[in-house]
Amino acid sequence: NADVVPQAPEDALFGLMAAYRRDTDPKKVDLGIGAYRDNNAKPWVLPVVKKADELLRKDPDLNHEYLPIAGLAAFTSASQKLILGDESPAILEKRATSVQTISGTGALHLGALFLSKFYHTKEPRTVYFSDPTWPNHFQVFSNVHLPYKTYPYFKKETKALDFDGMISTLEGAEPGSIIVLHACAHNPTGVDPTQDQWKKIADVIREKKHFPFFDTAYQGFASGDLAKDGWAIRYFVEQGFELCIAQSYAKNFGLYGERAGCFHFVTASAADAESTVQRVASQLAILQRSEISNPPAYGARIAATVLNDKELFADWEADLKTMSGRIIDMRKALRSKLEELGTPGTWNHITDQIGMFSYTGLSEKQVLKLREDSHVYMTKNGRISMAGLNTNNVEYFAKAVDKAVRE
Ligand code: PLP
Ligand code: TYF
Repeated sequence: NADVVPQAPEDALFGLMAAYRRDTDPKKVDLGIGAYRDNNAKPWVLPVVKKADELLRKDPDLNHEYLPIAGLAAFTSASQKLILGDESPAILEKRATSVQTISGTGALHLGALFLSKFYHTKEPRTVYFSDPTWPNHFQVFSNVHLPYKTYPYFKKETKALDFDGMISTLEGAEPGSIIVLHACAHNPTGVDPTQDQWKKIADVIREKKHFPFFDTAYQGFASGDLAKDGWAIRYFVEQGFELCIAQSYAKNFGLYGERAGCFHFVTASAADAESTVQRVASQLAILQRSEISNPPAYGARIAATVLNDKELFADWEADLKTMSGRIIDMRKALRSKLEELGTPGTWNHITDQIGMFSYTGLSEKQVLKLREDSHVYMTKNGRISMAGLNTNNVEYFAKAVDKAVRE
């Protein structure tokens, strides 16, 4: 009887969006969800996505049949190349297998489900997330009954990476743990390890025989350069790790609602690597079948059209530069306005941090004050989505922060 079902809490971010929508003040500012907005605070359809859409609609052979269980091959193979690199030995040696998923969340789920079934000893392995991380990580992995812990990631005093804390926790973790790593543009902090730090992280993961699970939802958003943003994953593959990757096209194609994503499993170089990957692929197909039968076609067709065409690919890179460039401009503008106002504290972290988010260091109390007094909506942890700022509201926001900090 359903009266035993308890009320679940509202998703904090979607609750915040609803509160923003209810607010009737014309000055209101939405810095909540990590979705790109243009300089008029409007969602932006990438010009290259419009082009691909027009091409697809003109195609007389386009139909609405099911995709194969593993998804659109033109999409999954282009996705492998995008994240691993065109010439990746893992691709050439057929050591990677990929399944089209319900965006990044679906890829995380499929990977978590696969690991919960096939990667355990007597006890299930423990999953480690960065502290803080994208809150949905906890739900996705605990839904498949994997126990989780966290590793330190962000140091409040420096508003930068807690590298020593991270390393010592990974060193102390039970060998064989699953380590979830944000490939670039860490959500929510905007802080990524340097290449040297990634190398040390890889050393510890190898030494402790941990299993790396990369989450890549912002390729192209961190540096504006796709290869650079894929560097950590490519380095781990080069180092011979067996690993998996959850790849999302929500942000970098602006295909939030289309749910285009991909799960990749890469095995190490070995005589039987190809057969290992085939067995893994066969199991992933069964899991996919029982969960969603077949993935959705439209977003994958758009992405595949762009990824497989040189000219459209170049257009896409330009669109990525438009988005990442505007975000960088807003970082500079916000920092300089705060410094001009003499707002107490240091603000260099606004421009040091990268990607879609800035972890401002504002306290929960200040965040709530900003909402009440200034109609500014941001998450309680002090995170702002940089794309919510624009030339019309950045000064207003800086003044609101200044006021909240001084109180
Ligand atoms: N991982 C991280 C760190 C994210 O921030 C997001 C959300 O934007 C995702 C994964 C997955 O998002 P989606 O399911 O919309 O692709
Ligand atoms: O952190 C964000 O804002 C994005 C978007 O359940 C998001 O990652 C947030 C929450 C959620 C799904 C997507």
